Amino acid sequence: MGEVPLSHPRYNSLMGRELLTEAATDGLLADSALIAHGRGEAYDYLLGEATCESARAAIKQSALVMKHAKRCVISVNGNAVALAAADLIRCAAVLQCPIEINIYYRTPERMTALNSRLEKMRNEVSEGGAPTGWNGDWQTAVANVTILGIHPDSKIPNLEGPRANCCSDGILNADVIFVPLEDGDRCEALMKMGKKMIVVDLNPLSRTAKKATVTIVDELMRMAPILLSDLINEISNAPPEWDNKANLDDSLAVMLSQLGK
Ligand code: PTJ
Repeated sequence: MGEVPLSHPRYNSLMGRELLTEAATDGLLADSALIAHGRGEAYDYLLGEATCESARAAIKQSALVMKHAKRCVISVNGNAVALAAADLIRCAAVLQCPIEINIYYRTPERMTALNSRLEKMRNEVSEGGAPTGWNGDWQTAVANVTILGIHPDSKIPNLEGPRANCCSDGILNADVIFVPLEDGDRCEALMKMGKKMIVVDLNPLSRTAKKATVTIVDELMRMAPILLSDLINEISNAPPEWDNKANLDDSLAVMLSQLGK
């Protein structure tokens, strides 16, 4: 990773690729993970590889919804762990909520590898010190973050196959679920259960993006530190009304404006 100079104009993009190729070697990823990432990169190019105003608003709304939740859970797949494990663990520590590994292409080997990676990252996050603005005992806050998923005890109703497996202390009984890179079917099944779904998806046209309660059209590595900062700094007021369709339209308009240049 040291090979990419910080001054490189596409440093973040290259870092993302490097993190994913390393994670693939370590057995964390689905076979199609790099294809999914490539699709994301194409949309990100149209965003100018920057967090646009509509994404910024969606991140703030998400922080308010998550802070206001009775039981929030952060659901992660292979790509999310590879790209943003540390910041997602920090978010969970601030919220005092669990992280659940919930993958589309479920194998025991991947579940074990992802669980070990998250446990290792939790130690690193604990030792790395508290994020800016946080007051309190950081090590205890991080130690309280439980990592679920490896021993599922429940199923998401109306969903076929191993991706329906989940935990009753996590996804099953959560009222708010934060899911980067979710698949459309599962998002729909969880919405039918009455859950608020917050998704991160660079594709504003995806089924997931259209179904979710709040869609953040931004790159996961770039948005995660902003979400963390909002979780720490935003006052826990009830979230205002949210028009997800209007926000998606705004993100799409940013992309379309790039095409005209
Ligand atoms: O780890 P698993 O088994 O759960 O599998 C994970 C993948 C990502 C392979 C699986 O969920 C999948 O195939 O996803 P899709 O259906 O290709 O959807 C991925 C979506 O995420 C696409 O719409 C991409 O535009 C978007 N995306 C990809 N990379 C990023 C992203 N959005 C935000 N940040 C990214 N880095």
